[in-house]
Amino acid sequence: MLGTLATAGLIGVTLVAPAGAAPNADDDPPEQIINGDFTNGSSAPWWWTANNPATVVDGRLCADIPGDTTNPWDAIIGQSDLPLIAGESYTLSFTATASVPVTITTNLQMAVDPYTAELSEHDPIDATAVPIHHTFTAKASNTAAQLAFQVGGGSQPFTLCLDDISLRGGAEPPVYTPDTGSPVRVNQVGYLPGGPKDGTFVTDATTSQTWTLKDASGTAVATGATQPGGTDPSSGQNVQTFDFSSYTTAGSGYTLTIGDETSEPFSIAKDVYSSLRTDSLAYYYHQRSGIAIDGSIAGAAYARPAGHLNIAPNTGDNDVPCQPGVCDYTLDAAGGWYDAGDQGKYVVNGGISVSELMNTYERTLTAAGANGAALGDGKLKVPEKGNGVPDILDEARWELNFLMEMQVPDGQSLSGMAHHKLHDQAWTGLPQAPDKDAQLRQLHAPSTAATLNLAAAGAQCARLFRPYDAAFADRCLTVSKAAWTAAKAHPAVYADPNDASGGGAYSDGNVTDEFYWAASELFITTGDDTYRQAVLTSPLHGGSAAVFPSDGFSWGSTAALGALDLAAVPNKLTADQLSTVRTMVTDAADRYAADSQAALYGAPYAPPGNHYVWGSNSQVLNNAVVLGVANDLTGDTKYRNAVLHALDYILGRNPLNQSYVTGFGERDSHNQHSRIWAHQLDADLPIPPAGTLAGGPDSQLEDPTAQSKLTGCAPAMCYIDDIQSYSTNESAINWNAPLAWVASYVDDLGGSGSGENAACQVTYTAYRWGGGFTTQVTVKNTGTAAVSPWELKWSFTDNQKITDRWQAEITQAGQKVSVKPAAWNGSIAPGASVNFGFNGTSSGQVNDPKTFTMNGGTCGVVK
Ligand code: 9MR
Ligand code: 9MR
Repeated sequence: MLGTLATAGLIGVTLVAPAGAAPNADDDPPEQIINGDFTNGSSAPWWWTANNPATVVDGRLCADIPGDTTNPWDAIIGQSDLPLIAGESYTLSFTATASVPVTITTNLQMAVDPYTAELSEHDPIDATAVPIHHTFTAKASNTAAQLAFQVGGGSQPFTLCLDDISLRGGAEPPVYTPDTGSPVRVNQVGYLPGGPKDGTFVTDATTSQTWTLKDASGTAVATGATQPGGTDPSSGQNVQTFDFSSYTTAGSGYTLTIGDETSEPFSIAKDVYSSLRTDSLAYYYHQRSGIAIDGSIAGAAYARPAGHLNIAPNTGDNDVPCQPGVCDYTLDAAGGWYDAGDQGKYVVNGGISVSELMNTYERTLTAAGANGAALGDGKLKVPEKGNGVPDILDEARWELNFLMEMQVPDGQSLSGMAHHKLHDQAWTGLPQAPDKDAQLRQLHAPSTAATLNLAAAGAQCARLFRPYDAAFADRCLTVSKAAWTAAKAHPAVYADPNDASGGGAYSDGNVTDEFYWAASELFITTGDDTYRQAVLTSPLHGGSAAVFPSDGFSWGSTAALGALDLAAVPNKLTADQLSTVRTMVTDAADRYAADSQAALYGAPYAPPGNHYVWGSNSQVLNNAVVLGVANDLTGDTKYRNAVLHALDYILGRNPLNQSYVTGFGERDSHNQHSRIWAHQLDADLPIPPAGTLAGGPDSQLEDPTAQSKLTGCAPAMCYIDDIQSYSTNESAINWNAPLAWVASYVDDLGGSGSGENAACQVTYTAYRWGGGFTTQVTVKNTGTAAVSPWELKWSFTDNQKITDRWQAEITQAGQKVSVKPAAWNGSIAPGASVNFGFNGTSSGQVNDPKTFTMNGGTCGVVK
């Protein structure tokens, strides 16, 4: 049905069946209902009242209607946004069954007061589905009428099922054409003063045009020529590109004009991405389950009671049973983050999400110029401020605890494995406040993929939490090792791809990549040879294309997470082994940088066959993460530029002129599919909080709204900012994570967040094990003049003894250490950094040195 409708919509025919003739299918008047036959298992965009949640059962939409309501309208199933044209005739058809004979009211009416009805019929229904037809002529035109099956007011509860719902008549539903605004496309947030500044111009012109950059007062400040680019394959648009990188003066309210067309305004500033860094991370607090969201932290509109804590009508998550036949214990799996617009909690997907958050933090320990202070205690929207732990780790811990709770307990047959997921038994409708969700929550069977997500995240947890909470770090490592052992014992237990009612499937039939990731993290943390061998003997090791696919790593393709950390985080790989891994990363980054350079909108994303996948924005951003790590490893600005171009694409330089991040840019996504922030369905509810990323174009059209509105779309334009389009416009924890990583990286490039006043800033990162440690130190010149030569000094407070060293002359006398440059790094330019490192031995509990001086002056320390 949807296919026929969409085709008719595209060719724009308007047909009315001749009176008295039996219309053949092609002559049927246009269909106005979306998803009236429920064939693909989805109930969207149908809605219902909270007392009668509906689900698709065997291709029909069914709901249990309570017996305790008064009025017909106390229980409704409906569809909104139906266009009616005055004077046109319409036929409404449907079948319905009821487990108890009842009479239901069917209204086609205004959706708002005074709810004037064009059609109001009362039909008796019973257990037999009989087609019902009603014909009427619309008295008034309405662009958004409502079909409402009013089924309340009965004295007995009953089960209602609806199917084959059709409203035929009127005009072809208008072909959806996106409002793409100005053809001059820029990053609507802005650009770093020292970064590349590029944009795209949609035009029929094939010859170069003149662009003019204007400041906020409208004064031209720079001008240049566009570069004709031809047809952009992702949009089918003829485009030109322009480059105003040479203009570096900070300011806000800039616009770029070409002929009569002017871009959205944007800024040029060092701190242009500072709030993106904090807001993209705040998303996780908003997604927390099992804790009341505090309006004084999240913003008053976002305050809500704790969800899923076994307080009625919630049934979970403090003692969650398994699906029948899966287990006979319950688990306390409260806490964690809701996955997305749904309120499921999935170990596959939780793992990659929390790891990318931990990577955002860990980068500040290992990359020169990365600013840990911006993620530190007191800096983010978390309730754990002031506990001495970096806020980003506090947020990660909320999810890590949940992941560990999903482990099968000792004494059970699959002990050590992780349950794949936990979620509602059936899909709830939208909106749905978490604390009001009455669905049964259930654990689904363990899977190898989930177990390895737990092993990987747990190992990373162990090393990052070690300085802050050794007991928690120990617990993470114990859980991680047990998970690894269990995965080795059960290496091919896959989640059912069809297990998708009430929650997503997240099934993955190939876990070679999860093994590689988990082995990498365990090796970095422990240095144990078992894990080294698992890394080195993996069929993925050494190759770049399988680990870093052109369309990006993802929840189902996680080897990249292992390779990136092996390449960036100090570990015990030999120099040759390390060089192999770093080449895997830089080869991938070379490919992504080339894709970005070739793309007329600049995104480092070239999916095979131009198939933009579900969540494509996160694929663009995951590729940007790889590019950022490559830039950290090599300093090559081509990688940095490609990261910034990826962000330009996300923030407005794209075929739809859409900023995909709520609260950022003039034309931002703000109707993402969410049961909590369902403002589009209920004006009393908020829009998503600032910093929420939309999934983005999905050229497969995987939901009814996308199918009805977007059929025929060019790949990068298969997106609609509609709450019902969950395949193009949801938010998700694994999608905001690379946004946070990239935002943090680009904010560091701007250098805005460095909160230190000293002329030098030291990042001291020690990884310790039994009798030793390895340490990486970065010294940054935060002053305005070069420092040459330099000497850095500190005193150990414990028994550390340096045994070998690299990239500097390091001498130790007792507890005193002096570091002088190697031959090549004797001068540190303003803003530049030098790195060096050393290994050593120690015994018992040791602490990092806290005070560092350079040439006699005390440096700031990045914690
Ligand atoms: O809301 C769900 C969304 O979070 C998921 O991404 C999507 C795919 O798993 O499924 C959801 O959408 C459901 C919708 O809300 C209600 N009808 C059934 C849909 C799943 O087919
Ligand atoms: O991100 C997932 C995407 O790769 C899949 O194609 C899609 C359908 O299975 O599911 C996506 O994940 C959704 C999950 O199943 C349920 N919660 C919301 C997730 C984002 O839409």
